[in-house]
Amino acid sequence: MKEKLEQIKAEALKQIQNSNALDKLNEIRVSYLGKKGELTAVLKGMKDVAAEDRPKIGQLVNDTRQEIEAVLEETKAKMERAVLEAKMKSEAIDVTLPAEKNFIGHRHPDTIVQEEVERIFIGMGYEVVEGPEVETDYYNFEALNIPADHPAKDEQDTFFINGDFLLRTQTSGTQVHEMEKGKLPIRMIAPGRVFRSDEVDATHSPSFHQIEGLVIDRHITFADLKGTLAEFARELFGENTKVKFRPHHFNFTEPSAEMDVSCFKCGGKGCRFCKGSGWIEILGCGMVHPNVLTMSGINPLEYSGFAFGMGLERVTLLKYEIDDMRLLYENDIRFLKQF
Ligand code: 2U9
Repeated sequence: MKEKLEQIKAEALKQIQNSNALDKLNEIRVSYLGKKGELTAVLKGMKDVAAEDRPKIGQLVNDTRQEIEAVLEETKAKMERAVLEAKMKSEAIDVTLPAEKNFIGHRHPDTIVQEEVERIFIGMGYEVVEGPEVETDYYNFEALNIPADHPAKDEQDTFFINGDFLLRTQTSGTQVHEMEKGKLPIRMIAPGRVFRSDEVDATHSPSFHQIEGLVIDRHITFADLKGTLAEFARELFGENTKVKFRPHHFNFTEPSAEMDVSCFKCGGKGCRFCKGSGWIEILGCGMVHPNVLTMSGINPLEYSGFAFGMGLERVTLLKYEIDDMRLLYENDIRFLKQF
């Protein structure tokens, strides 16, 4: 019996020594010490051993069991340590390597131009006011004297959300909200994102930005409009910039005009940039329509005002001589870094 136990032990230790994985160790444990294992079989055979020999043999079986268990434990601990060490080695961080640089990007040319326009108007005493991008039909159209059958309200141009709600096609609603507050005078600009159902090309995008402005006070005339916008143009495009106004039509202003600036590339002589005319169209403007004032609770006999609006991307493209609007939406850092 003793030899049998020695043989089992020797065989078990050999298998343990040759094992190279934790799973394998477990298999060995089961095959020797488990319920159907070899040592357990020896214990079960004790009934055939003479009664006086049983304690001795029992002791021998236990000693063998303990020895095998001890070697199993020790080998298991060694394997676990080796696995951990390999993991630590593979995940080691070399703290002497230079750190990755923080990437901080660049201000977008639209942002640069918007902030410049805001700076100019803040300098003239204007407030910068933001409004909601989702508006109701009333704030986007009706309050601006745009009737229900106007083509601009067509599905082709406006993204309707549901029922009364839509994505604003102009920032004018922001001024209407301000007029409704009933605090006069008003001197404000409303920059922000607007939406129109347009196909993307070099000069169009379904989402772009506008900067609109509104002044309402007693005795405001077209002369105030001209003086203010001429000063704005000089600050934005240089002190020699000239302006001219061409009659136009908007529902929300009467009279209405478009303002051109003298070409800042050729000084007005005519070049490729201004298509030979010497002038570049920059914004629309006019005296606020009396209907618009009345609808927002302002008496047009007591107050008058002027308003203007420009497309931010258009100004950015002109100012930086960029020939395709899509470049402004790609956000390629190599492009943005140039401004
Ligand atoms: C109120 C009253 C009047 C805002 C104005 C324009 C003229 C204009 C266009 C320029 C290019 C829109 O981005 S664009 O397509 N805008 O020409 N906008 S007057 O007039 C207002 C606004 C609010 C209460």
